[in-house]
Amino acid sequence: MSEPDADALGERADTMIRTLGSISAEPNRLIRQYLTPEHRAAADLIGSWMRAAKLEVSEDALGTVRGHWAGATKKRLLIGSHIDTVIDGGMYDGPFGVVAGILAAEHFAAAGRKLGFGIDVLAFGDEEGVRFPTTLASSMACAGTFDVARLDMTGRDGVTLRDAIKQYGKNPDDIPAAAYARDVAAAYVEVHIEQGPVLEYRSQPLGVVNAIAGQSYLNVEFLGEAGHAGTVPMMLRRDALAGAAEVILLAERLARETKGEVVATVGHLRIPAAASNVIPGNVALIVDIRSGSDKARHQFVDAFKAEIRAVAGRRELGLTITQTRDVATTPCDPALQDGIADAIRAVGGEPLRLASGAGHDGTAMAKLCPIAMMFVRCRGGISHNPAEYASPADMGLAIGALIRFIENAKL
Ligand code: HGY
Ligand code: MN
Ligand code: MN
Repeated sequence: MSEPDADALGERADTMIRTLGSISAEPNRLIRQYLTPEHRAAADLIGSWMRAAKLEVSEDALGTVRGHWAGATKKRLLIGSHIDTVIDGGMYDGPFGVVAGILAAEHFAAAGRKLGFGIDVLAFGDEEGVRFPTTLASSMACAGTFDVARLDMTGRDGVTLRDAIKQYGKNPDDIPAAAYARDVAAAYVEVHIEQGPVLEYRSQPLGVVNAIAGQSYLNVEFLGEAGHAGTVPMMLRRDALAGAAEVILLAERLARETKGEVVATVGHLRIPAAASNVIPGNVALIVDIRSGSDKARHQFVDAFKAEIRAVAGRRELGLTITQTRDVATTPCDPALQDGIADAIRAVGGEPLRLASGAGHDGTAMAKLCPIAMMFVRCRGGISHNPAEYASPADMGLAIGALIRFIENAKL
């Protein structure tokens, strides 16, 4: 069988990612949310690439596009990532893992090579969790862990997940059929940009992920008293936004004090009745807390909640804290990690092992089967930003390594 041409694969991946990156809800920034017309258009494009690669294409009830290449047994290697984006995001975060899977599977399908296992390339639609309050719905459905209670959750556009699924042309009753049988799903592999600076700093194009950081999400809502900005004396105010501002700086200070063990971010702030001449009476914010240590993350959350209550007390603000996420750190399978490391060596890299601060569909798939992730260097470690970039050369090396991983995998 022909040796993979990494340069050609990298150029093809670059062209595919740029084409996919042009499918957005807005002309001047990349927004592609779950179960939207943009998701539909992207799914159709990916389905056409999978068919051109001689893969058998299907879609499940939560919109995951699946490209299948049959093997000699019923076992399957699942290779996937997501095609939804954050708001004003980059075009590589997610799509590169799907494109890499398609081009790697094509390498075997085009040669008519039957491996000891089949390959399923999976394009998930809900990893970023931008439209709906929770995330990983589509990979959870594949893993058989989707909680139907989530169907009643309402997205930021006021549409429930159930209605969005129906509007997308799928039937929520078919969700259970999306789950892989455990004796079919042999392993899951995801190729993803690092979204951090380590590989670039160490001058390595590829790396092996040893674990995906755990996450806690807190929805914090302050209830003060709306008032006239010009007439209410400062000492008589119950300013919900001032309370929220204290909490944002508190998150930053407490996380800095952990000296890197925990990171905390407030990227979403909502002021329903925002007006420059009104003292904010109601403010809601979402706190994203991550750590490679579940113990450290839980300790942080407990201490942080106590401090938030103290802020509300001092300012006589009403307070609700709702925890919407508590996702454990997900270890990657040691044997699969070694397989990825051997494949990276085979393409001339030194397989650095590093943790992922970012979340991935692999966290959901780990409930189904052993998982592995391969990281690709991205310029400046920038991600969730239109400046996100991975070079065709590095992407080609990653696809070449993925092909070698598949070639040598014992599943
Ligand atoms: O938030 C994350 O880590 C992922 O990009 N959804
Ligand atoms: Mn991602
Ligand atoms: Mn992301």
